[in-house]
Amino acid sequence: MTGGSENGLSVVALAGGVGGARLIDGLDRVLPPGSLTAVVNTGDDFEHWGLHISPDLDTVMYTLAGLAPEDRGWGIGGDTFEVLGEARRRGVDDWFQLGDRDLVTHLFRTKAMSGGKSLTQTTATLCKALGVERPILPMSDEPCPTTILTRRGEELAFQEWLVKERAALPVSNVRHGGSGETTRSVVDALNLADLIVICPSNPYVSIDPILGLTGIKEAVRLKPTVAVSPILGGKAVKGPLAAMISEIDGRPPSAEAVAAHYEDLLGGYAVHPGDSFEAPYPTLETNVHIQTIDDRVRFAGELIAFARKLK
Ligand code: FO1
Repeated sequence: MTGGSENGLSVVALAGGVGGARLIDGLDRVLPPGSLTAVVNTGDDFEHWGLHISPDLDTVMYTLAGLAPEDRGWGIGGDTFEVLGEARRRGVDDWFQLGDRDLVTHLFRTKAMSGGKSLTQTTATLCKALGVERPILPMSDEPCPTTILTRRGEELAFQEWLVKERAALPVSNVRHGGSGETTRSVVDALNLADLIVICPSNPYVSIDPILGLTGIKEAVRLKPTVAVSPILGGKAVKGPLAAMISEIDGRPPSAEAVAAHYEDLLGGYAVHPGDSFEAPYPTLETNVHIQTIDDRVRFAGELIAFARKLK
């Protein structure tokens, strides 16, 4: 594989929640400045307390800023919840834990966007204020709400299903709403990429929203693409993915099931030890559990070395 910039690679990472943010952090630490762009899911975005909340953009931003708690992965580590406590006392809906420092992000984003700034512009300003240099690109500047169709026939906004209902309602399908329009910045980043990394995020609700946008799959197919399995030994590190694989695809959760979901997009795949299978492309079998910073750096280095060997 050729390097785009003279000494390195131009890498675009597609990501959603916590798992994706951790790999982006690892790639951010091993790749030279200017060689990594994150394209992040906004299907989780929703309005809450009159604020525009972008959970996945914030999780990636806080992780790169070194603010996200290493265990939980989202929000700001050490944040307080005085506002939430007051909301609870007054009977305001308190199911979504917004920390006091985290609220500044939502207040600023809501103000900037109501003043006509795009989500892309607003995210860049928020990142700059937190010292995050790497570009974090929302997958779209248009609303693209992901909704969950439950077995009982209800349709819930993603965060309501995931957080308010604790992902307890069996899923029959996932719907990706909106115009399907991505942004010029995302298209440019994909066109310039030497390598595309599909991060260990939930394929249904974090990666599919990105791949489903107009022109994205076609652009990805033109470039060497590697994915990282979010399923380790049949289990998800975090979140509802294992159950979703059996409920939606009707098969046992496995690294292979995730690879099958990505069909012909993959040119390489990283799986946890013991999870390899007969694949039509090279497989990297290594510890893909990357909770700690050291693991993120170690794994990102292995992944880039693996990707460089792909033809
Ligand atoms: N996840 C939860 O399980 N409970 C919460 O109360 C919660 C609040 C929250 C606030 C800000 C934020 O950026 C993320 C938050 N998350 C919460 C995580 C979020 O719902 C998921 O991590 C992603 O949407 C998964 O892709």
